[in-house]
Amino acid sequence: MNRLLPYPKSIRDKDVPLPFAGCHAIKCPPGWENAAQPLADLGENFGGWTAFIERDESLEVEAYRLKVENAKIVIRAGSPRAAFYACQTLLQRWDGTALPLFEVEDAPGMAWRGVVEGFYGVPWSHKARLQMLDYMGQVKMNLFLYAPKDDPYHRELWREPYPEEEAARLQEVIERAQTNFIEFGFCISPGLSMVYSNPDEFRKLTAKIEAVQAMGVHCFGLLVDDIPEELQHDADKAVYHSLAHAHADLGNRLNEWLKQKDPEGWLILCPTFYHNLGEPPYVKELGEKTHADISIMWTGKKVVSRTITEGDCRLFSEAIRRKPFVWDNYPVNDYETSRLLLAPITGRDEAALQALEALVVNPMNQAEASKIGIGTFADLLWNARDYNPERSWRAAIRSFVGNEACEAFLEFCKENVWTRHWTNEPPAVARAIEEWQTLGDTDALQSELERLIRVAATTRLKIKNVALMEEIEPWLSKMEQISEAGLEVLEKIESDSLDYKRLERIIETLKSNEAIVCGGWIERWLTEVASEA
Ligand code: LTM
Repeated sequence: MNRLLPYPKSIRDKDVPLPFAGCHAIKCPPGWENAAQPLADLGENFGGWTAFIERDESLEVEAYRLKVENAKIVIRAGSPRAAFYACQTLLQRWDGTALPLFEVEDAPGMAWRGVVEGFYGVPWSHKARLQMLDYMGQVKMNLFLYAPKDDPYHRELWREPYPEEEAARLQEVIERAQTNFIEFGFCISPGLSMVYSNPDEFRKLTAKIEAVQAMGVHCFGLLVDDIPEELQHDADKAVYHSLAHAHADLGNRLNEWLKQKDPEGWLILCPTFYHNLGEPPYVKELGEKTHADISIMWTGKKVVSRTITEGDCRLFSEAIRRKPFVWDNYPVNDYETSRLLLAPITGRDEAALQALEALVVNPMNQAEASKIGIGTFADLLWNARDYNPERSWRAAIRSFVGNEACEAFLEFCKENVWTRHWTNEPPAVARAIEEWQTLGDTDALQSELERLIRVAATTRLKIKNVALMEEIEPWLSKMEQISEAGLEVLEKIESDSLDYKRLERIIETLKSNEAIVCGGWIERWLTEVASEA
């Protein structure tokens, strides 16, 4: 049960394995074969049951009922996507040899749940992006927004079509999203240079969008975040009285164009003032002038919001005259690349989530390591009532490092949380340093540093996820380096033989790896010791 991510709304477990039934068969409505594929794959490999998948019109679109009973599996689902989710729940209960007898009734709390690849810095690799889409399918997320700030064709070179090779890769990503029942949204950020009032510029924008539409995309994002806060071009100043006026007009024209070409078209607008409580005149004007079916993004009251409350949502919602579409800047680390943010999400409660249209997670440059933040978000957005960050943390870790490595990696994660996002408690080593400084207690600090070396060693030993290991290498080696340096200093102080010159050299060497672990407490302590020379 602890493996389930997201945790279902209702689950009854009989804790008895499904008896082997001799053959494997799946019956599903015509056209639902893709939804049943995860179960078909499991059956192909292990065999032994009959599954009946049926549409149930009485269920909401993403809701499903699942029953594993004697010799058969019955799934009733509101849509193919819901049937796919039921299969994912089954896969999560598969222990490698059997499925237990159990029943689930399930449906998401939040209609649109997903990821926005919207950070600065090196975009995810093609492989990492494809794997992320598979992961999102597993944890029942349904929206992926493509918006890497440093994909030149997304922002700087927004007018240029994608070269053939990039276009082919984009097509593959779109298809992988479809396989995982994920709505793919293509975002474009023209605001650094676009002359909004120029019809030629508008044609270039729609030409770019049209090419992606032809790849099977219905959802588009017009992003005007992180651009000058005033109109830049004389031609625009002559037509628009404000930036909001220009953005609303551009959004409305694009929306109209989109809807004419595709009745399923969905436009999402990220405004220039995206973090506030609805006070800026820009936000009010945008809300007033932008067509009601355009979604408007918001990051909460801050760029990186520690909490998003129902009250915050109400204020922004009143200003924009619709439910906010949250672009959540956790666990993104592009503004603090020396840290990994490996804590589960907290600070968004059920009432706040109910006041939103959607929530997408802006992750870290490290795709694999982001699965902790993303996985816990998936849990929260599906079932906020039962959300327990500690349980979710383990489930998310287990979901991509496996059961064996879960506890070891959790220990590493605990040393890679940023207190402002998780807990106000300093890391254990901080207390040990304080005890050493105030009481002269060497034992506690020594055993804490030895523990950190063990955490790094166990992580190296247990984690088989190669991509994850590559991503976390700087933090792992930093953990080893600072702990070893700390042990050496303790020993020398004890024997009254500390060589301050050597300590300074050690500190300099440590600086060549910018990774911060354990909140940077050990380096600060070493620097303090060195300053006493
Ligand atoms: O948050 C938004 C809407 N825009 C940018 C993101 O691209 C960036 O990743 C985050 C975090 O640095 N901050 C932003 O302002």
